[in-house]
Amino acid sequence: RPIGVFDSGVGGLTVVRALMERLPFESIVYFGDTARVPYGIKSPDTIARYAAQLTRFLLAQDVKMLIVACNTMAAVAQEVVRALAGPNVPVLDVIEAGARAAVAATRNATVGVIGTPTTINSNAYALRIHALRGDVRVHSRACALFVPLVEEGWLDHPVTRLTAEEYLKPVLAEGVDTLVLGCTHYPLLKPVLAEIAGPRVRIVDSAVTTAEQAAQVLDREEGLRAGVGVVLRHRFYVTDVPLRFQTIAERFLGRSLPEVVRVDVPE
Ligand code: DGN
Repeated sequence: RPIGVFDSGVGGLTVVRALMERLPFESIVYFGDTARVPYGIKSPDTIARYAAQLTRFLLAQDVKMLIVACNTMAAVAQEVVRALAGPNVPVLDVIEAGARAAVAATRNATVGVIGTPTTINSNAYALRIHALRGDVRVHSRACALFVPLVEEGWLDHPVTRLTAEEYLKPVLAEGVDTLVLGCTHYPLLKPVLAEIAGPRVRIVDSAVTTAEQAAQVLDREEGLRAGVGVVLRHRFYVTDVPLRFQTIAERFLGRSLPEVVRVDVPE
C-alpha cells in the first residue's frame, strides 16, 4: 500500500522528494489542490473543509499512512484529518516533525520559525514546541512573499535576497540558533536563507524531518514498510493543471515528473 501525501498545491513535492530519498522502496500517492492554492491566506474553517476533502480522496486510494505536507493545513486542520483517518492509518505532519527537530537542535533554547501568514497566526509551531519543551523561546515571522518568489523560480535572485534579509532581520536579532522552515516552499530557499542566517544558525527543513519521522513510524509498525524489490508506483493527482505546473513541479521534486492526473475535488 502506498503512502498518501497531500498539500495545497505543488509545495508538498519537497516532502515527496525527501520521502523518495529516505524511503526509496515506498510508493507514494500525492494529491495537490492546485485549483485552490494558495491556502496560506484563507480562513481556518475553509482550510479544514478542504483538508477533509483531500483526506477522503487519499483514504479511498487505500493509503497506509497520511502525511500532511502543507504547513498551513497542519496548523489548522490537524484534528479533522486525524478523525477521518481513524486509528489504523497513522497521520504525520510537517509541523510535528519540524517542532521535534527544532527542540533537538537548539542549544540556547531560542528558535525562529518562518511560514505563511495563516501558519504563523495559528501559533501552531510555538504551541507544539512548547508542548515538547516549555522553556524554549519561539520567535516567528510570516513571510508572505516567499511562496510567489519560489514559484517564480527566483531562488537566487537579488529581490529574494533582499526580501529574505528584511524578513529574517527581527528574528535573527533575537539570537535564534535554530530556524525552522515552516512552509513547503522554503526548502528551495535554503541556500540563501542559510547564508543570511550565518553559520551559527541551524536550519530545520521540515520536509526532511517529516521523511525521517515517516521512516521511524513504518519501522515501528509491523509489516508497514515496503521491502527491497517491490514495484514502485508513484501517482500524482492535482485539481488543476496550469500551464506552468510541470516546470514548477519538477523544480520542487528535483527530477522529472511522471504523469500528473487532474481530478475534481471530491466533496
Ligand atoms: N503549502 C503551503 C504551506 O506549506 O504553508 C504553502 C502554499 C500555500 O498554500 N500558500
